[in-house]
Amino acid sequence: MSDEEDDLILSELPDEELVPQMHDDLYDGLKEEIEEGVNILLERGWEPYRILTEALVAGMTIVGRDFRDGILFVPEVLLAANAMKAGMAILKPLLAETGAPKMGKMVIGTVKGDIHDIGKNLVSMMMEGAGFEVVDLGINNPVEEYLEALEREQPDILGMSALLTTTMPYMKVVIDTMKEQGIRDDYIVLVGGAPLNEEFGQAIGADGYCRDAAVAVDMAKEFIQRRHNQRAVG
Ligand code: B1M
Repeated sequence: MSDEEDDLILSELPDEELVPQMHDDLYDGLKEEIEEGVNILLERGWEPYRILTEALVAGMTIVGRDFRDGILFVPEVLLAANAMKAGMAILKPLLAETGAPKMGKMVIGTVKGDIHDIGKNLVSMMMEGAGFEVVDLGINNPVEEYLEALEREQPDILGMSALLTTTMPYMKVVIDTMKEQGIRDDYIVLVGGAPLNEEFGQAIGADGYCRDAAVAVDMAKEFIQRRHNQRAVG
């Protein structure tokens, strides 16, 4: 780090310089600077969701690109992920604070073999913010874990996340097992994760593929509404 960067006072930067600086700080895994940046933007009246998308998620996209291109390696990406999580931790209660009536319940987890959880955590936060109760099963979930949670929690929605092309087929294992046990149609199944797409979601028999956390919220609301309407008619 140069002397110039050492002297940087984040609170003195205008928004249009602070946000790119936060992208750099995320890239460098500077947890405290990210926390400070998030707090400054909050003090300046930024909406939590805007901070999440423009400062944190956008910064993580740059990290992801350089990870793919072999410029960054696992330890550096872990530091970036830690910094991102620290920023998200500040925003979480604010996103959940909307006071919306409970919309429904979702059980969510990352599939077996996969330890990526940032996207899943983001989806959980946004769903809570939209008034859903969320039970987070964490990472690396075998089918048994999902089934036990469905039985125990009786949610409306099952959410699954996968970030690896090698782990995304496991979502089908879970859905097929649900079918075998005759419980598939008791739940709305939503899936997401960077390597997935609409076609994959349909092919494995999910109800919906969610491109991002905002889409997950919209889709969850839509499916819950549809269920209510069907029950009202039926
Ligand atoms: Co990993 N990793 N990683 N990694 N990692 C990727 C996924 C990769 C694309 C990087 C790359 O090469 N460009 C690549 C996968 C390639 C592939 O499968 N073809 C990869 C690899 C290869 C690996 C390892 C195998 C590396 C190694 O060890 N050699 C290893 C695997 C470990 C394992 O899981 N078994 C590994 C490890 C790691 C770290 C531990 C270092 C770290 C994870 C830390 C953590 O999560 N706690 C990490 C990270 C951070 C990434 C990248 C850089 C960023 C992922 C992320 O957090 N994105 C990622 C590159 C990339 O995706 N561009 C990469 C930000 C997040 C907000 O977005 O997760 O897409 P995302 O979530 C979005 C949507 O997808 C959607 O909404 C979210 C919010 O908008 N969504 C859902 C996600 N889940 C949803 C569930 C829903 C709905 C929507 O349910 C309803």
